[in-house]
Amino acid sequence: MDPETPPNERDNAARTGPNRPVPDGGSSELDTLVAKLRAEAERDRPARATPDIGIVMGSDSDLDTMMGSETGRPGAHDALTRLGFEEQTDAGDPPDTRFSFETYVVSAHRTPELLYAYAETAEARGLEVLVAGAGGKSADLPNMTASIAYPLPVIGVPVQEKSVSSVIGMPQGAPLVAVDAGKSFNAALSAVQILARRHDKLREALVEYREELKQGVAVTSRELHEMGTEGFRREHDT
Ligand code: RP5
Repeated sequence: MDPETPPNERDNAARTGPNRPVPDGGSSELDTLVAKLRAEAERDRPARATPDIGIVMGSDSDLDTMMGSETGRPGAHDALTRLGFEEQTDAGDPPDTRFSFETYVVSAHRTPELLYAYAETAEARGLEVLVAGAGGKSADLPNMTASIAYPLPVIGVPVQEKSVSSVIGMPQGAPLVAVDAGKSFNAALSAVQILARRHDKLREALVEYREELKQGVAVTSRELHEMGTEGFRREHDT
């Protein structure tokens, strides 16, 4: 940013989410995004060229909770890359790995047309399972995504504790599975579990991950025992 830029414009440029300034001609951004999803649904790409898991969140303020951050809890991005997935950022340029995921911000209330376009096209665009997260007390993205994308399975992530009941409260006949507040890592694991029923490589990756988890607990247990509480704290800075 040019240091000559007035302070209020500097703030605007740094702002994310719904209050981010719209660039010139930006009113068509939404239409373009919707049209791109709909056009992609018409293409007949092979399975290995399309993302397997779709991740949507209500706002980029959900990003750390949904995908994980270096300082906070790991999230879906950590789980999926750990299991050999890569993030696909261009429908026409898939990553080399067999399994991939895509990520979008879709606000159920601010951009209902994008919610419809995303959920209506998900299956035709090759997605096998969706992970949808939103925060606040009206966290409608996961449940509306599940309703529109049906019969595609959707795993809901309440981004905050106060979002839990609005995510899981679905009426009979309109299913949604959900994890506890903030547990996007587990949501991603569950998504891979669904895919693993048809893909042995993913089953193996899940089993290997669990084995590493077990060994990790055993190492921690031995170290705590052998170092004692104070030594363990010193060693691990906890
Ligand atoms: C929800 O409202 C979003 O999922 C987010 O958790 C919350 C606040 O959104 P922003 O105002 O930060 O965009 O819809």
